[in-house]
Amino acid sequence: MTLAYVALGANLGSPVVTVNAAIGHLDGIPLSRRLAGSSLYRTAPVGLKHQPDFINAVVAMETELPARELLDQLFAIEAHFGRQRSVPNAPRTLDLDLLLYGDLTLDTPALMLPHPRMHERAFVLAPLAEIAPALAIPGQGRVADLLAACADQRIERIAP
Ligand code: PH2
Ligand code: MG
Ligand code: MG
Repeated sequence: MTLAYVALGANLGSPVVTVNAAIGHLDGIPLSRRLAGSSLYRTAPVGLKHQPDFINAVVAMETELPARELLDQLFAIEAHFGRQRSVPNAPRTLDLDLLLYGDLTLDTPALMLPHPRMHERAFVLAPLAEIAPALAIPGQGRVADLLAACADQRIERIAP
């Protein structure tokens, strides 16, 4: 069993509905079980500024799937919610990012672990801190400490 963390993000359509529904789909991933989920957060877009605010959350799950198979399950859920892949950071109906897969570090075209930008993004760190404040991101440090360095990023907890 491996402890994995998945980030959810959406800013098109009805993002709150989509993120809650997507959490239900995460529960359907084979050989896996959801252990904890954060609140939902409304967050200012990072990267491309002129797009709607995002709804973000993070889920912890234990899984017997290899990382690459877990990622494929996440892609299938994104596709179910109508995800179109255009330019990087474009608005999206649903983005599911594999943040951490145990303490595995991986640098391949298909998958980088830990997620290469998670340590500088309040929209990941705040929900992650809610469910795993003492967690350390390999090579980066503790979630709670990293979050303190992102105080300039607008983020608001909206639902439990
Ligand atoms: N995802 C991005 C780029 N920028 N900004 C916010 N607030 N939330 C996101 O989920 C997000 C983003 C790329 O995946
Ligand atoms: Mg992303
Ligand atoms: Mg993604």
